[in-house]
Amino acid sequence: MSTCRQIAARMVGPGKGVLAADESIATMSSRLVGAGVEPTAEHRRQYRELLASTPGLVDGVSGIIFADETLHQHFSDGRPFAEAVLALGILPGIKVDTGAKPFTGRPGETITEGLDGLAERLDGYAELGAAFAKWRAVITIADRLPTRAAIRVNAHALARYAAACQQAGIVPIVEPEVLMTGDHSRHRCAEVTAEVHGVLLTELAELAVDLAGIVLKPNMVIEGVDHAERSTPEQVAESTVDVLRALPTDLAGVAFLSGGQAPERATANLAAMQHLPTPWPLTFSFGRALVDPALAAWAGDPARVGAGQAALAERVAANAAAVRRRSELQPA
Ligand code: 5MM
Repeated sequence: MSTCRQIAARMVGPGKGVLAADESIATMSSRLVGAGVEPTAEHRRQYRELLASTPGLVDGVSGIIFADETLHQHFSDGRPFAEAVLALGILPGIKVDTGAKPFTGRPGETITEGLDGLAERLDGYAELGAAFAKWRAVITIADRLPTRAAIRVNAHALARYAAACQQAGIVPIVEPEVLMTGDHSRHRCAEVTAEVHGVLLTELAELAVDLAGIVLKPNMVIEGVDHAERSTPEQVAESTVDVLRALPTDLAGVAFLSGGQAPERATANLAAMQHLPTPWPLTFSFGRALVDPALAAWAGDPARVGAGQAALAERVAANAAAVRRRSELQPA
């Protein structure tokens, strides 16, 4: 089995998921400001060390996605982040896209950039210890959106990124995110998500990406935040798995983003999916749904590091318990 296949299988192994702590400097800074913390590099470092050094994190987390800044920073004891988390039994990952930028001529849509020099950057990240990478494409639902063009260019970039990662021996997390922004229905989200996955699969096949050596990080199929009705966990689970059934069986696994759902709702939806048979594991790669309570509990106070870690540990335990149930419900 190739290294990528082994690492991907470990990332989605029983009872484990991935922690997304890869906010760009701009996003992380605005979240720190929101929590009343001065947005300095040192505070971003302290916050990421708080997350990564949470006692028992390895029991529910197989890997942590970091941003470039963090991978060049060190724990308080002087060890680089990648070395410190590897010593805890957790795989370090790296976000390698450079962000979703306005798509010229397509108002309201974006293209995720970062392909220039990617092969060289991946080699550098591998030297720093990264075992996997992440690239996020963003698709917006609105009146007349998304356009087929936005879906195609973003899927093409995701496939080029995935091929480059596997060439470098790094597992690509492939994240095509259909945003929850808007008043669209769950049914509309299903249509768009299915179309995005279809185009993405074509692009991945075109570039001979080995699906057993990637982790797909999709959105759940859910209504927009401004939609009049709110889906139940069972409805979200059924709609999501219905869309995912089009994916080939050789995919290593699916690790969902949370997309702005409240932490408890994301967990309930993930738990409901475990009752539905699929050929691949369904786990979490949440950002906000794991870390928001921790950031609020810490709020930059050195005396509240333990409170922040307890808040993260609680969310990780709830999600890990949800995905661990799959092995009871669907024995291999
Ligand atoms: C943690 O946020 C990630 C980075 O976002 P920016 O580049 O915009 O700062 C983001 O890619 C994240 O990994 C995914 O969107 C999933 O996070 P959520 O919060 O939706 O689970």
